[in-house]
Formats: sequence, C-alpha cells, structure tokens
Amino acid sequence: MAIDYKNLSDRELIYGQKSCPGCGATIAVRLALKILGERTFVCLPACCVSATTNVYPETSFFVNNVVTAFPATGSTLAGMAAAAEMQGLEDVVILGVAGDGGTADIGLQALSGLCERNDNVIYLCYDNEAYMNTGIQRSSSTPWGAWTTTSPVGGTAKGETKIRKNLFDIIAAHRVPYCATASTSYPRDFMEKIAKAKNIRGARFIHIQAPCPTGWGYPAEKTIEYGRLAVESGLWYLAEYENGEVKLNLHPPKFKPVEFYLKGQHRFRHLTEEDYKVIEDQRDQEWALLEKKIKS
Ligand SMILES: Cc1ncc(C[n+]2csc(CCOP(=O)(O)OP(=O)(O)O)c2C)c(N)n1
Ligand code: SF4
Ligand SMILES: [Mg+2]
Repeated sequence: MAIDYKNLSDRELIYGQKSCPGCGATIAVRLALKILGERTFVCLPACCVSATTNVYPETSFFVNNVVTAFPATGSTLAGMAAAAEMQGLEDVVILGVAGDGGTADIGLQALSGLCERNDNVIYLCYDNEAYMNTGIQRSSSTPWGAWTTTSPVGGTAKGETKIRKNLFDIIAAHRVPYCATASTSYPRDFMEKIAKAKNIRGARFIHIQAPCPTGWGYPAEKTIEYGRLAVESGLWYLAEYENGEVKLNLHPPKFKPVEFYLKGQHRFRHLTEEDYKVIEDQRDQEWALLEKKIKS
C-alpha cells in the first residue's frame, strides 16, 4: 500500500507519555496513529503503553481511548466494534493495542473469539518479550535463554527454558482476513501494513517487535539498531498472511551471526558459544517451517 510520506500529517496523536527513553512500544503506537488518524478509537489493557499514557487525570492520547482489564482487550474491542456498527459510524477505526503478555498469555482467549467472529477491528500487539510494566517477568513470547525476574540466571538456571509461541501462526490459523509481523526498526514496512489493514474489513492482527531498553538491558539510543539486528540475524521475520497465503516481506541474503544481536543485551549476557548454536538451530527450524508455508 503506497503511502504519500511527504504529505503525512505532522500532527502527533500521542505525546507527553511517561515511557522510558528509546521505548519501542511508543514508536509503534505513534506510527500506527499517524496512518490511522483522528477517527481512531483505542482500547488498551494493563501494559506499559496504558500505564505511561493514562496517568489520571491526564492522557497522552489525542484520540479516544479506553483502558480495559488485562485479559479483556479482545472482548472490549468486540463491544466497541458492535457499538460503532449500531451507530452507523463508517469512518472509524477500532484499534486494540496490547503487549505480548496481554495478547499471547492472558488475553489469548478473548483474542481468539474476536478472530473467530471476524470482528471489525485492528489488533496491534507490541512485543517487548516480557511483562515489562510489572518489572520484567517472562511471558510466552520471551525468547529462549533470556533472563527475566521469573526466568533467572544462576546455579543451574540459565534464563528462559521454553521456546516462544508463534503468534503469527496462531492468528493466521484463525483464517482472519489479514495478519502480519512487523518491527519498529522497519517503519515503512510497518506503516504500509497498517495502511493495508485500514482498508480491510474484519479482524486484522499485526504483531510488532518493539525493543525495550529497560527490560532488555541496552542503551536507549540503540532501539532501532537492535530491532534491525533481530531481523538481520533471522530471529524476527517480517511476513504477511492474506487470502490464505503467507508472504515474506524481507529475507536477509545471509543471516548475521546471532551474537551480533545477543551480545550487547544484559538479558543474554550469560549465554555461551554453545547457547548461540542452540539459538541458531532453533532459528533455522523456524525458518524451515516458514518457508514450507510460503511454498505450499
Ligand atoms: C488479571 C491481572 N493480572 C495481573 C495484572 C498485573 N499486570 C498489569 S500489566 C502486566 C504485564 C503486562 O505485560 P505485557 O502485556 O507484555 O505488556 P508490557 O507491560 O510489557 O507493556 C501485569 C502482569 C493485572 N493488571 N491484571
Ligand atoms: S519498560 Fe520498556 S516497554 Fe515499558 S515503557 Fe520502558 S522501554 Fe517502554
Ligand atoms: Mg510485554
């Protein structure tokens, strides 16, 4: 979907929020609202974005927004979409913005219902790979080997022991009209996906990796660099599911070694050369599965 970047509005629809410097989640929401515009109605569960934007009695959103209970984003969005339809509001976008914990864990049931019913909403999951707002606890999207306060390091413990859920696959399996992955380090790709989603009716889902300097343990000015390294080393991919088909938006000609991505982050600093090998094997398996879906 071509975007006229030169004439993109200068107006910011989110500002003054209290997030950490370099917060990838804030970048994701800012870019999404640039494309979606003022007639967007946002729903957020408990998460970093809601906690840093809605500090009573103020809000940093310059569109309507509602904060719902942690598991309830999908069901609240369904109600908002039904209300918009009842009122004949054709020009509005109902947008959910939730973290990985609120999406892949506690909110998954409500989200699954939303997808099955094909409710007319866009659901944006920003993935900082842990429960950051409450002090860095693991989620089912935390990568293997990562330190969090609930996947500790020390003695025999070596960080997260499980392989992360593949949300893209889970949502695509609901056969929704549109599902995509994105990265805050590839803003054009992301904004084009948002623009495409805006023009589709029904349940649309975008899963964006949003690096978090506080939880990952790297200097705030490196958010874009780490997001790029994740894609370049094959640990995050940019893909779309549409009309029953999976499409890859970018395939690095040759993956960068994973240690380029892992080494500078505090959460991975205990990992050894052997662990890097494990992560590369997991990556290759994931890509083999993905490539099968693209060919078939
Ligand atoms: C039912 C319920 N359990 C726990 C909490 C506490 N809580 C609020 S936000 C949060 C973590 C959110 O993690 P995620 O969805 O990944 O968003 P992030 O904080 O990383 O932005 C938790 C555990 C809650 N608000 N409600
Ligand atoms: S903890 Fe991470 S996701 Fe939360 S506001 Fe800070 S940088 Fe953003
Ligand atoms: Mg999170």
